[in-house]
Amino acid sequence: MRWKQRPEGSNWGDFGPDDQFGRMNLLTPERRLAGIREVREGIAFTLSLPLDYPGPMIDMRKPPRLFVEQVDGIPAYNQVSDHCSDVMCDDGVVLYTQFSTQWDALAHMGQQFDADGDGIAEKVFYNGYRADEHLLGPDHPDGPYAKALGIENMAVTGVQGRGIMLNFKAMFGTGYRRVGYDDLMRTIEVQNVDVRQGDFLLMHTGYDEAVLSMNRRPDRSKLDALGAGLDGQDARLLRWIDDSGIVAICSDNLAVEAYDWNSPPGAGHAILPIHELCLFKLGIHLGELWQLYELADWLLAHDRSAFLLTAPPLRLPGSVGSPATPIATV
Ligand code: UVW
Repeated sequence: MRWKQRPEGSNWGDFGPDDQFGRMNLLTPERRLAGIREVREGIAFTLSLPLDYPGPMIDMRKPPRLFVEQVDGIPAYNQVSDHCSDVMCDDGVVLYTQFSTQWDALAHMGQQFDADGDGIAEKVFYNGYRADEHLLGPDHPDGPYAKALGIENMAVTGVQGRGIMLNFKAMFGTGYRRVGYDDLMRTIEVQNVDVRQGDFLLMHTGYDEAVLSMNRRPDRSKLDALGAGLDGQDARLLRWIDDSGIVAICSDNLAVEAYDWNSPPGAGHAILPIHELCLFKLGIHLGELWQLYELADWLLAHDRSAFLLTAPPLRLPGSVGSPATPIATV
């Protein structure tokens, strides 16, 4: 056993002692069929930004860079050979997994927590997996590599099911707002959203349209003044996320939650409490920087909120996140 005590409010061990799928375990054939039953028109929406958006926003996350290998000094691009008519191109890419539309793997964020009960906090992740032992850093001979909780675990679950949209832009406009339990309940009621166990919860805030309008030159001070984010300080909201049985939360904004790097809640507390609850305690994946406005507008215009979501990450072993090109079908 990797842990003697589990964090308060966590589900560690409930899906098995070695579980690495978290809430994706709830995606049963019945729940996938519930998603498929939401398809009535056959219209599909792409929920990814172009992967070179939003542009530089976070120092450690850079735009994709394409390159071409040379074989015997000849670039493998627009290449012809003497004895055939074909023209061939190959390329490679340096792709930062969390630059654009993305999934956070359960390895993306852990906490300092005393899981072995010796009175000293260690760096630990969902279900007790450990920094250095399972999450190998760049100094390790085999690192960087997530030996546990990497994004490939999510990929093999299929990542397809019933999606529901909460349109916070329609409810509250596009200004910055911390959405707590009361706002959430009001949105669910006004927009007549039927939340079921096993659902993917998507949140439209209008951040995606602002990002697109900035044409890969994001103005961070303008963006920080925009968009709704979940209020991780609201205990009733945290309880609802647990009780609802949702399998993932996805948003058009940067972090799903409202956060303020300049005023941390105090030593020993998570600065991103929704990340703490979802990734660390409950095994709920987070999707960020999704392009949601076309789907959200269509659903609003047709008095609907549910759809089929198909959103696999890359099956990229050992990675702590992945770009995604999710598809909603209505
Ligand atoms: C933030 O950018 C704050 O969130 P994440 O690390 O999940 O992308």
